[in-house]
Amino acid sequence: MDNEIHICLAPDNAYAMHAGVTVASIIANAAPDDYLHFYILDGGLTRENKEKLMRVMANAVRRGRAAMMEFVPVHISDKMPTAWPIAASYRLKIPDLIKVDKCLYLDSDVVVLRSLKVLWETPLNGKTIGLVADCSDALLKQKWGLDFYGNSGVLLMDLKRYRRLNGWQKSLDFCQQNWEKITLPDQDILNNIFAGDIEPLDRRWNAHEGAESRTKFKGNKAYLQSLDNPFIVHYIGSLKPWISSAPRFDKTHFYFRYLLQTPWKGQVIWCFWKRYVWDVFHGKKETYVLLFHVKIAKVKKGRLFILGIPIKRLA
Ligand SMILES: [Mn+2]
Repeated sequence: MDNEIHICLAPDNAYAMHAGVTVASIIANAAPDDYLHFYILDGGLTRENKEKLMRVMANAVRRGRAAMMEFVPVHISDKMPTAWPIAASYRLKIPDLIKVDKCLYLDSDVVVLRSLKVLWETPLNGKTIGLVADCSDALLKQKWGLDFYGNSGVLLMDLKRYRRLNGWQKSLDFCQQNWEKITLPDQDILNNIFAGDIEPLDRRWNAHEGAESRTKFKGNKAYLQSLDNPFIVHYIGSLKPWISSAPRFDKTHFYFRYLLQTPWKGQVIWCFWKRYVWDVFHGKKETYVLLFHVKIAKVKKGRLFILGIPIKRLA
């Protein structure tokens, strides 16, 4: 079908719930005529996780959106150094696994806030892949001697061209020659093997939200601007929204908003409880603020309600 958007995700079992959030956010913001075709690269997902992901997708159909989901079994050859989370390398293999001409890969730590149509139709101008510049691109460009360094969490791929250029073999070769220097496996590989062959995408399609990035890269204006009106929020770094010690940012609540639209929604209570305990120990009140943002908490006639349950009378 002409309006079909091919979207690939590669969560392992630890990230299945977060992938569910990504899928829920795509569906919630899809345009009426988007036809969403999800490919979940499956390197051993449990039956329960797969069923839950299918149920998120089934919501699209209930909302009158055209969507389908398939699980694509994947086995990565042993040649990739094994110390890396293996699911991270799956994206390098997409052209061999999915038999279409073009594909959009998304990390499972992103939420999508608008229809993917415009991103999908962004011309690659003859390039093999499209990426948004990474917030720490200055350092990484210098390290690798590159003119452009992109973040691989949102990746638009011309699969035909990738196959023709033998991208997978190039990845393996690069890996073998540079494994001591590689710190960001798939990202370092893609940026290097496709140097000069990457189309820079509008930064709003991969606006990085992370614990340190806002302060650490405060000199990077273009990056900070992307956070004013993001199309896709990417929770970079180790302090993800579901980690109880992660500080709350303006974009944290999106994660929980869409988590509530998945079969994992019961986890919201658990996440908030852990956060609340952390807050108490550290004298913070961030969980309350977040509860209001996610609209779990409300004040009505001088009373605080959480999930519709009256908690206390406010002065
Ligand atoms: Mn990521």
